[in-house]
Amino acid sequence: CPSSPKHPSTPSEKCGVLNVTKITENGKKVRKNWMSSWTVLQGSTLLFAKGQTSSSSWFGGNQSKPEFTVDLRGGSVEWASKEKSSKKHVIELKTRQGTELLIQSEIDSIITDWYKALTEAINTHAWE
Ligand code: I3S
Repeated sequence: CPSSPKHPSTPSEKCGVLNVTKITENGKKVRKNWMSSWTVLQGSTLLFAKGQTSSSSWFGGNQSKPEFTVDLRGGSVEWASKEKSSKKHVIELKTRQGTELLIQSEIDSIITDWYKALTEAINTHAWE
C-alpha cells in the first residue's frame, strides 16, 4: 500500500476497495448510503476515500483528501447479523465515538483479511 497524505513516512498496513456505509453517527441512526471506497488501514486509523478505486489516485491531486477517517482505538468489530444487512460478508465496526459502519466485500477472502487486520489493529492500539 502507498503512504497516505496524512502520514507520508508511514506505509499503510492494508488497503483496497470495499463497500462501506455508516449506520450510526455519534450515537444517532443515519440512513444507509453504500458506496465503494478506497480504504486504508494505518495504525489505529482507518481512512475511506470516496471514489478512489486505485492506489495511484491516492497520490497528489485534489482527490487525495480522505472522505472520512475512523479512530479504531476502543472500537470493536464483529460479523454483522442478518438484520443489519441483507448482503453477504458484512463487518460491523463500532467506534468509541458512537459511529457504526458496515464494511462489505463480495469476495470472501478479502473481507476475512480485513476482519483480521481490523481486529489486530484494535487490539494493538487498545491502550493508547
Ligand atoms: O437496512 P435497510 O434499510 O434495509 O438498508 C437498505 C437501504 O438502505 C437501501 O436503500 P433505500 O434507503 O433507498 O431503500 C439500500 O439500497 C440497501 O442496500 C440497504 O440494504 P442492505 O441489506 O443492502 O444493507
